[in-house]
Amino acid sequence: MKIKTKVIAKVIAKTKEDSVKATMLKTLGVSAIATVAVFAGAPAAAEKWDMPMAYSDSNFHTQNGKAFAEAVNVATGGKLEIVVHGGGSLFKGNEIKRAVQTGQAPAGERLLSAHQNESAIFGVDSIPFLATSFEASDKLWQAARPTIEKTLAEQNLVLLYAVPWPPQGLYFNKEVNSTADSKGVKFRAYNAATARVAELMGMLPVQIEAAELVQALATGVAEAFVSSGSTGYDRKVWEHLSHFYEVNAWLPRNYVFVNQQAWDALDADTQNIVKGIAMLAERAGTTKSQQLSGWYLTQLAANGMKVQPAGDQLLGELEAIGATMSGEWIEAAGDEGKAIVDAYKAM
Ligand code: PCA
Repeated sequence: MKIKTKVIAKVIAKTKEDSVKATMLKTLGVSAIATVAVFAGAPAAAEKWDMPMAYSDSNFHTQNGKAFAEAVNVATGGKLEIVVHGGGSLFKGNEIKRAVQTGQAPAGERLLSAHQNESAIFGVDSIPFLATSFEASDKLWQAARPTIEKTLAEQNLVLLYAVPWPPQGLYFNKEVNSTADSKGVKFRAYNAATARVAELMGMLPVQIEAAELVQALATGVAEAFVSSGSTGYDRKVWEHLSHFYEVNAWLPRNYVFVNQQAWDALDADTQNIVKGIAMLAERAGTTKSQQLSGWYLTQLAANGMKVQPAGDQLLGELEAIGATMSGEWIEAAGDEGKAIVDAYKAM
């Protein structure tokens, strides 16, 4: 397996055929991303890219970003060195996209749906109940990717890869069986869609980055939120909250992107290596997300939280909210949005 992986990794770095790459990537496991690092190119003048990321160093997205950076560093023989800055330490989550657009940072990672206010297209992965499993999320991404890529290109950005968070559920500090129970609750939102869910549930949304989540819960600025088991685990929210309701409402993505001028400054070989490793990183990160998905929930429970599927009444109400929001999204995203949803549904 080792030899096979090495050979495949070498070919990936060279190939320009996306379909060939995709097939090869499917034959690789998660660990393969680091294996690419075996193929050092000739040493050359070094380019250094700082890559700000919003989520904590221990988070699987950040870990995956670091593996991506390491593989690029070694595969290019140090020609391109990418340095990851996790936890919003270089730029805060809501500053990262602008920083990369303007060239203050050459590359970065951000929650894609955080830009939904700029363009509805970016919110395609946060429509409640449109794509609720990893498999569905892969298909939706396949349908949406060309449009997202084009929209980013118009904003001076090159898309590298995107990885889904585990499915989203609801965190509360009390038992909640219906929207009547959640009325008036202060709710931490991470994008426009989560704020809208809160509104439709009669709650009071407030936008807060994951990096500031714990403080918001500790000070009572927020009493509930929607997220994956991953963020609940990373932020040890059992210290403040008691209930997690599995809803599997959607799987939002983080994406990694590059400033267009920084990208153009790379030679074609280096660009190909980066694109090849980015494809590996997308697959490896997605596999990791899926593998950890259930484990995170066991950790919430092990730390005292009541982890359970949302009850029928709550789920029914959430599904109605999802239907409302799907309609709103299609209206906002127009023909382009409708084409993505139609293509996804036909898969
Ligand atoms: N965690 C991120 C976004 C989605 C998720 O699962 C957060 O809560 O900020």
